[in-house]
Amino acid sequence: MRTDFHNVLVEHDENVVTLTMNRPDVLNAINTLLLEELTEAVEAAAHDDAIRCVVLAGAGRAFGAGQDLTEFGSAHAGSQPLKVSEHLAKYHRLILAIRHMPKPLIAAIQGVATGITLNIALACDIRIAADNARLGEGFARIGLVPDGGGGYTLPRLVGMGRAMEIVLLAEDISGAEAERVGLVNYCVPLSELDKTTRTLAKRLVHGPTRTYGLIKELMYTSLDRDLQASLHLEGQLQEAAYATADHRESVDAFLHKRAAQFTGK
Ligand code: T3D
Repeated sequence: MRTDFHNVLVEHDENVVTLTMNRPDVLNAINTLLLEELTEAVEAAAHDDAIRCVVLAGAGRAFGAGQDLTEFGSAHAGSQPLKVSEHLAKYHRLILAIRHMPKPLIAAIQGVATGITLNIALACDIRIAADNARLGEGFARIGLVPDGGGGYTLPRLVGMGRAMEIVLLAEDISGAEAERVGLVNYCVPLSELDKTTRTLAKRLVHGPTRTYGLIKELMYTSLDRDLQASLHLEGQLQEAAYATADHRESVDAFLHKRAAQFTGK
Protein backbone atom coordinates (compact mmCIF):
# COMPACT_ATOMS: atom_id res chain seq x y z
CA MET A 1 0.00 0.00 0.00
CA ARG A 2 1.02 3.64 -0.54
CA THR A 3 2.90 5.26 2.33
CA ASP A 4 3.49 8.75 0.87
CA PHE A 5 0.33 10.41 2.21
CA HIS A 6 0.40 14.01 3.42
CA ASN A 7 -2.06 13.70 6.29
CA VAL A 8 -1.83 10.03 7.22
CA LEU A 9 1.26 8.25 8.53
CA VAL A 10 1.53 4.57 7.63
CA GLU A 11 3.76 2.37 9.80
CA HIS A 12 4.22 -1.36 9.32
CA ASP A 13 5.31 -3.53 12.22
CA GLU A 14 5.31 -7.19 11.19
CA ASN A 15 1.68 -7.84 10.23
CA VAL A 16 0.25 -4.76 11.97
CA VAL A 17 -0.28 -1.51 10.12
CA THR A 18 -0.81 1.69 12.11
CA LEU A 19 -2.63 4.50 10.31
CA THR A 20 -2.08 7.78 12.14
CA MET A 21 -4.16 10.86 11.33
CA ASN A 22 -1.44 13.46 11.07
CA ARG A 23 -2.53 17.08 11.37
CA PRO A 24 -1.37 17.64 14.96
CA ASP A 25 -1.39 21.47 14.69
CA VAL A 26 -5.17 21.39 14.38
CA LEU A 27 -5.71 18.33 16.61
CA ASN A 28 -6.09 16.13 13.52
CA ALA A 29 -9.26 17.90 12.39
CA ILE A 30 -10.45 16.05 9.31
CA ASN A 31 -10.14 18.03 6.10
CA THR A 32 -10.92 16.71 2.64
CA LEU A 33 -7.39 15.47 2.02
CA LEU A 34 -7.15 13.61 5.35
CA LEU A 35 -10.52 12.00 4.71
CA GLU A 36 -9.54 10.89 1.21
CA GLU A 37 -6.15 9.59 2.30
CA LEU A 38 -7.49 7.74 5.33
CA THR A 39 -10.16 6.10 3.19
CA GLU A 40 -7.58 5.04 0.61
CA ALA A 41 -5.30 3.63 3.33
CA VAL A 42 -8.12 1.70 5.04
CA GLU A 43 -9.31 0.25 1.72
CA ALA A 44 -5.75 -0.73 0.80
CA ALA A 45 -5.19 -2.41 4.19
CA ALA A 46 -8.33 -4.49 3.67
CA HIS A 47 -6.89 -5.95 0.45
CA ASP A 48 -3.33 -6.51 1.68
CA ASP A 49 -2.97 -10.11 2.87
CA ALA A 50 0.26 -9.27 4.70
CA ILE A 51 -1.72 -7.01 7.06
CA ARG A 52 -3.56 -8.95 9.77
CA CYS A 53 -4.49 -6.12 12.14
CA VAL A 54 -5.03 -2.38 11.65
CA VAL A 55 -4.52 0.31 14.31
CA LEU A 56 -6.02 3.78 13.92
CA ALA A 57 -4.39 6.59 15.91
CA GLY A 58 -3.95 10.35 16.04
CA ALA A 59 -0.66 12.27 16.01
CA GLY A 60 0.25 14.72 18.75
CA ARG A 61 -1.94 15.42 21.76
CA ALA A 62 -5.32 14.37 20.30
CA PHE A 63 -6.98 11.50 18.53
CA GLY A 64 -9.01 14.02 16.55
CA ALA A 65 -11.15 17.17 16.85
CA GLY A 66 -13.79 16.17 14.30
CA GLN A 67 -14.52 17.81 10.99
CA ASP A 68 -12.17 20.66 10.05
CA LEU A 69 -14.44 23.59 10.81
CA THR A 70 -12.37 26.03 8.74
CA GLU A 71 -13.59 24.08 5.68
CA PHE A 72 -17.18 24.54 6.88
CA GLY A 73 -16.45 28.23 7.49
CA SER A 74 -15.14 28.67 3.94
CA ALA A 75 -18.18 26.88 2.53
CA HIS A 76 -20.57 29.06 4.55
CA ALA A 77 -18.74 32.21 3.44
CA GLY A 78 -18.46 31.23 -0.23
CA SER A 79 -20.99 31.45 -3.03
CA GLN A 80 -21.00 27.65 -3.45
CA PRO A 81 -22.75 26.09 -0.44
CA LEU A 82 -21.51 22.69 0.73
CA LYS A 83 -23.35 19.83 -0.99
CA VAL A 84 -23.99 17.93 2.23
CA SER A 85 -24.99 14.62 0.66
CA GLU A 86 -21.88 14.54 -1.55
CA HIS A 87 -19.70 15.55 1.39
CA LEU A 88 -21.23 12.93 3.69
CA ALA A 89 -20.94 10.21 1.05
CA LYS A 90 -17.15 10.46 1.47
CA TYR A 91 -17.43 9.85 5.22
CA HIS A 92 -19.85 7.01 4.61
CA ARG A 93 -17.35 5.33 2.28
CA LEU A 94 -14.77 5.43 5.09
CA ILE A 95 -17.20 4.14 7.74
CA LEU A 96 -18.23 1.24 5.50
CA ALA A 97 -14.59 0.46 4.66
CA ILE A 98 -13.86 0.24 8.39
CA ARG A 99 -16.92 -1.90 9.10
CA HIS A 100 -16.17 -4.25 6.20
CA MET A 101 -12.47 -4.58 7.04
CA PRO A 102 -11.95 -8.37 7.03
CA LYS A 103 -9.45 -8.21 9.89
CA PRO A 104 -9.45 -6.64 13.37
CA LEU A 105 -9.23 -2.86 13.63
CA ILE A 106 -8.27 -1.14 16.90
CA ALA A 107 -8.68 2.58 17.69
CA ALA A 108 -6.05 3.95 20.10
CA ILE A 109 -7.52 7.13 21.55
CA GLN A 110 -5.66 9.82 23.44
CA GLY A 111 -6.73 13.38 24.18
CA VAL A 112 -9.71 14.82 22.33
CA ALA A 113 -11.87 12.50 20.22
CA THR A 114 -14.96 14.38 19.17
CA GLY A 115 -17.65 14.53 16.52
CA ILE A 116 -16.99 12.63 13.35
CA THR A 117 -13.60 11.48 14.65
CA LEU A 118 -15.24 9.74 17.59
CA ASN A 119 -17.74 8.12 15.25
CA ILE A 120 -14.91 6.79 13.10
CA ALA A 121 -13.52 5.19 16.28
CA LEU A 122 -16.97 3.78 17.11
CA ALA A 123 -16.96 1.94 13.77
CA CYS A 124 -13.73 0.13 14.77
CA ASP A 125 -13.83 -3.27 16.49
CA ILE A 126 -11.96 -2.44 19.70
CA ARG A 127 -11.26 0.93 21.33
CA ILE A 128 -8.49 1.58 23.83
CA ALA A 129 -8.58 5.00 25.53
CA ALA A 130 -5.80 6.72 27.43
CA ASP A 131 -6.69 8.22 30.79
CA ASN A 132 -6.38 11.71 29.28
CA ALA A 133 -9.02 10.96 26.64
CA ARG A 134 -11.97 13.33 26.23
CA LEU A 135 -14.59 11.68 24.09
CA GLY A 136 -17.63 13.56 22.86
CA GLU A 137 -20.38 13.68 20.28
CA GLY A 138 -19.79 17.41 19.70
CA PHE A 139 -22.33 17.65 16.86
CA ALA A 140 -25.16 19.36 18.77
CA ARG A 141 -22.69 21.99 19.96
CA ILE A 142 -22.38 23.14 16.36
CA GLY A 143 -26.03 22.55 15.52
CA LEU A 144 -25.65 19.27 13.65
CA VAL A 145 -26.99 15.75 14.04
CA PRO A 146 -24.49 12.95 14.72
CA ASP A 147 -23.22 11.60 11.42
CA GLY A 148 -20.58 9.11 10.36
CA GLY A 149 -22.80 6.29 11.65
CA GLY A 150 -22.97 7.61 15.23
CA GLY A 151 -26.75 7.31 15.29
CA TYR A 152 -26.28 3.61 14.57
CA THR A 153 -23.17 2.64 16.53
CA LEU A 154 -23.55 4.72 19.70
CA PRO A 155 -26.89 3.31 20.99
CA ARG A 156 -25.72 -0.19 20.12
CA LEU A 157 -22.61 0.27 22.27
CA VAL A 158 -24.03 2.09 25.28
CA GLY A 159 -27.84 1.70 25.06
CA MET A 160 -30.34 4.29 23.85
CA GLY A 161 -30.78 6.13 27.17
CA ARG A 162 -27.07 6.80 27.62
CA ALA A 163 -26.66 7.54 23.89
CA MET A 164 -29.37 10.21 24.03
CA GLU A 165 -27.65 11.86 26.99
CA ILE A 166 -24.31 11.81 25.15
CA VAL A 167 -25.64 13.32 21.92
CA LEU A 168 -28.07 15.85 23.43
CA LEU A 169 -25.73 17.26 26.07
CA ALA A 170 -22.65 16.85 23.83
CA GLU A 171 -20.40 16.92 26.89
CA ASP A 172 -16.95 15.35 26.99
CA ILE A 173 -16.60 11.96 28.67
CA SER A 174 -13.35 10.88 30.32
CA GLY A 175 -11.56 7.70 29.27
CA ALA A 176 -12.47 6.06 32.59
CA GLU A 177 -16.17 6.94 32.21
CA ALA A 178 -16.07 5.78 28.58
CA GLU A 179 -14.79 2.41 29.77
CA ARG A 180 -17.50 2.24 32.47
CA VAL A 181 -20.35 2.80 30.00
CA GLY A 182 -18.92 0.58 27.24
CA LEU A 183 -17.91 3.33 24.82
CA VAL A 184 -14.35 1.98 24.91
CA ASN A 185 -13.07 -1.46 25.83
CA TYR A 186 -10.23 -0.35 28.11
CA CYS A 187 -8.87 2.83 29.63
CA VAL A 188 -5.14 2.78 30.39
CA PRO A 189 -2.59 5.35 31.57
CA LEU A 190 -1.42 7.50 28.64
CA SER A 191 2.12 6.18 29.09
CA GLU A 192 0.82 2.65 28.44
CA LEU A 193 -1.44 3.36 25.45
CA ASP A 194 1.10 2.41 22.78
CA LYS A 195 2.27 -0.69 24.60
CA THR A 196 -1.26 -1.92 25.35
CA THR A 197 -2.33 -1.32 21.74
CA ARG A 198 0.75 -3.05 20.34
CA THR A 199 0.34 -6.05 22.66
CA LEU A 200 -3.28 -6.49 21.64
CA ALA A 201 -2.49 -6.02 17.93
CA LYS A 202 0.37 -8.55 18.11
CA ARG A 203 -1.95 -11.03 19.78
CA LEU A 204 -4.56 -10.55 17.06
CA VAL A 205 -2.09 -10.94 14.17
CA HIS A 206 -1.27 -14.40 15.44
CA GLY A 207 -4.93 -15.41 15.35
CA PRO A 208 -7.03 -16.98 12.58
CA THR A 209 -7.34 -13.85 10.43
CA ARG A 210 -9.65 -15.32 7.80
CA THR A 211 -11.97 -16.57 10.53
CA TYR A 212 -11.81 -13.18 12.29
CA GLY A 213 -13.23 -11.67 9.10
CA LEU A 214 -16.07 -14.21 9.15
CA ILE A 215 -16.68 -13.55 12.87
CA LYS A 216 -16.91 -9.82 12.18
CA GLU A 217 -19.41 -10.42 9.38
CA LEU A 218 -21.53 -12.60 11.67
CA MET A 219 -21.49 -10.22 14.64
CA TYR A 220 -22.11 -6.99 12.75
CA THR A 221 -24.71 -8.44 10.38
CA SER A 222 -26.58 -10.03 13.28
CA LEU A 223 -27.20 -6.58 14.77
CA ASP A 224 -29.71 -6.00 11.99
CA ARG A 225 -31.22 -9.47 11.68
CA ASP A 226 -33.69 -11.57 13.62
CA LEU A 227 -32.61 -14.85 15.22
CA GLN A 228 -33.78 -17.00 12.32
CA ALA A 229 -31.80 -14.97 9.77
CA SER A 230 -28.79 -14.82 12.06
CA LEU A 231 -28.77 -18.60 12.49
CA HIS A 232 -28.94 -18.97 8.70
CA LEU A 233 -25.96 -16.64 8.21
CA GLU A 234 -24.06 -18.41 10.98
CA GLY A 235 -24.41 -21.67 9.05
CA GLN A 236 -23.05 -20.13 5.86
CA LEU A 237 -20.11 -18.50 7.61
CA GLN A 238 -19.30 -21.64 9.59
CA GLU A 239 -19.03 -23.55 6.30
CA ALA A 240 -16.38 -21.04 5.25
CA ALA A 241 -14.62 -21.14 8.63
CA TYR A 242 -14.65 -24.93 8.64
CA ALA A 243 -12.78 -24.87 5.32
CA THR A 244 -9.94 -22.63 6.55
CA ALA A 245 -6.39 -23.89 6.99
CA ASP A 246 -6.35 -22.34 10.48
CA HIS A 247 -9.32 -24.44 11.59
CA ARG A 248 -7.64 -27.65 10.42
CA GLU A 249 -4.35 -26.56 11.98
CA SER A 250 -5.94 -25.85 15.36
CA VAL A 251 -7.69 -29.23 15.48
CA ASP A 252 -4.45 -30.97 14.49
CA ALA A 253 -2.56 -28.98 17.13
CA PHE A 254 -5.06 -30.04 19.79
CA LEU A 255 -4.83 -33.70 18.80
CA HIS A 256 -1.03 -33.60 18.87
CA LYS A 257 -0.85 -31.58 22.09
CA ARG A 258 1.04 -28.65 20.55
CA ALA A 259 0.38 -24.94 20.11
CA ALA A 260 -1.47 -23.99 16.91
CA GLN A 261 0.39 -21.82 14.37
CA PHE A 262 -2.18 -19.67 12.61
CA THR A 263 -1.30 -18.45 9.12
CA GLY A 264 -4.44 -16.36 8.72
CA LYS A 265 -5.60 -18.55 5.83
O1 T3D B 1 -18.70 16.96 7.64
C1 T3D B 1 -19.54 16.31 8.23
O2 T3D B 1 -20.76 16.30 7.96
C2 T3D B 1 -19.07 15.57 9.40
C3 T3D B 1 -19.50 16.35 10.56
C4 T3D B 1 -18.73 16.60 11.50
C5 T3D B 1 -19.13 17.41 12.66
C6 T3D B 1 -18.20 17.23 13.78
O3 T3D B 1 -17.14 16.63 13.68
S1 T3D B 1 -18.76 17.91 15.22
C7 T3D B 1 -17.26 18.29 16.06
C8 T3D B 1 -16.53 19.42 15.43
N1 T3D B 1 -15.40 19.75 16.24
C9 T3D B 1 -15.48 20.63 17.22
O4 T3D B 1 -16.49 21.27 17.47
C10 T3D B 1 -14.19 20.85 18.02
C11 T3D B 1 -13.64 22.24 17.81
N2 T3D B 1 -12.46 22.39 18.62
C12 T3D B 1 -12.52 22.76 19.93
O5 T3D B 1 -13.58 22.99 20.49
C13 T3D B 1 -11.23 22.82 20.66
O6 T3D B 1 -10.17 22.94 19.74
C14 T3D B 1 -10.98 21.57 21.54
C15 T3D B 1 -11.95 21.61 22.76
C16 T3D B 1 -11.20 20.29 20.76
C17 T3D B 1 -9.52 21.57 22.06
O7 T3D B 1 -9.27 22.80 22.73
P1 T3D B 1 -7.74 23.16 23.08
O8 T3D B 1 -7.79 24.44 23.86
O9 T3D B 1 -7.09 22.00 23.70
O10 T3D B 1 -7.01 23.39 21.67
P2 T3D B 1 -7.24 24.59 20.66
O11 T3D B 1 -6.22 25.63 20.94
O12 T3D B 1 -8.66 25.00 20.62
O13 T3D B 1 -6.92 23.86 19.26
C18 T3D B 1 -5.58 23.76 18.75
C19 T3D B 1 -5.66 24.17 17.30
O14 T3D B 1 -6.50 23.23 16.61
C20 T3D B 1 -6.29 25.53 17.11
O15 T3D B 1 -5.65 26.13 16.02
P3 T3D B 1 -4.72 27.43 16.23
O16 T3D B 1 -5.57 28.43 16.95
O17 T3D B 1 -3.59 26.93 17.08
O18 T3D B 1 -4.31 27.83 14.86
C21 T3D B 1 -7.71 25.19 16.72
O19 T3D B 1 -8.34 26.21 15.96
C22 T3D B 1 -7.48 23.96 15.89
N3 T3D B 1 -8.71 23.13 15.82
C23 T3D B 1 -9.25 22.42 16.80
N4 T3D B 1 -10.35 21.80 16.38
C24 T3D B 1 -10.51 22.14 15.09
C25 T3D B 1 -9.46 22.99 14.72
N5 T3D B 1 -9.36 23.50 13.49
C26 T3D B 1 -10.31 23.16 12.60
N6 T3D B 1 -11.33 22.35 12.90
C27 T3D B 1 -11.47 21.82 14.11
N7 T3D B 1 -12.49 20.95 14.37
